[in-house]
Amino acid sequence: MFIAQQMLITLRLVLMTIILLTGISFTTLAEEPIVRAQNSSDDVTDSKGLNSQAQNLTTSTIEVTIAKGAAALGNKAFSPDSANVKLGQNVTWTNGDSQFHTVTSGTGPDDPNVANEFDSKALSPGEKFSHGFSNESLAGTDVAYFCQIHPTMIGTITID
Ligand SMILES: [Cu+2]
Repeated sequence: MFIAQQMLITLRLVLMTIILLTGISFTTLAEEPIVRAQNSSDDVTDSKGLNSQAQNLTTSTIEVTIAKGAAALGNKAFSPDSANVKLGQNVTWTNGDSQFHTVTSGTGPDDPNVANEFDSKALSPGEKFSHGFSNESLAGTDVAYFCQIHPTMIGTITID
């Protein structure tokens, strides 16, 4: 167990060193941060491309927060409102508001494919919902989602 932990730490150090030594510019990645942490307690707090990229090597979950007062925030109800994931990654939504909300795939209540990809059902304040985007047919697509209780709340997950 100890050896495995040591190896993991060493691996991370080696990866960071390689990234620093090669001096690759990740500024293009920084234009659209893949991971944008909303909680100060989250360990992914750096929006610079370098750290986001390093984090991406070790995490498979993207965090999205339902913002305070989300019902009135429209396309800013989810933070980030547009998140990029790689095929196989999970997205975890946290209800950071004091009201109930859902996270439901589709462009709105009239979408014939509503809830086909995912549907959290009603999330109480503080409750989390996770969904994995592993279906290969999703690669390169945008998955729209909204809140069934407040359909003006809309967000997008872009699958690389
Ligand atoms: Cu809602």
